[in-house]
Amino acid sequence: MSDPKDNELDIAAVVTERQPEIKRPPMYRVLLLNDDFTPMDFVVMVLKRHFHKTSEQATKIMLDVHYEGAGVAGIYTSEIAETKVSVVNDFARSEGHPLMCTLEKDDEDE
Ligand code: TYC
Repeated sequence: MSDPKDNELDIAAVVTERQPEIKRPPMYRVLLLNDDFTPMDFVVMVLKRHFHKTSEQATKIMLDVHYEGAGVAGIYTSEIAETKVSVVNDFARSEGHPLMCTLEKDDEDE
């Protein structure tokens, strides 16, 4: 007959072994950059259409970008962030605007 304490030790070992599997993916901030030519209404429309912001949220972010030079449109995993950047830049260019969208690593997430 085995000691029941052996079994308790086995359970503890399994629980600690599983913990490293619970890991969130690295996240990226999608930024809009200011320029002197893109109309404010166009930037607000981009934030509503591509980043699912309300009119109020979109206007606030657009004005932050206008006065501060850059602002965060959204935070995503790398593949989604890269797709947002390319879709938004292609869309702005197709409408004749120089609006720049880019990404950076979200440091908060480390
Ligand atoms: N600065 C632009 C203007 O005065 C507006 C603008 C806001 C442009 C945000 C780009 O990402 C931007 N028309």
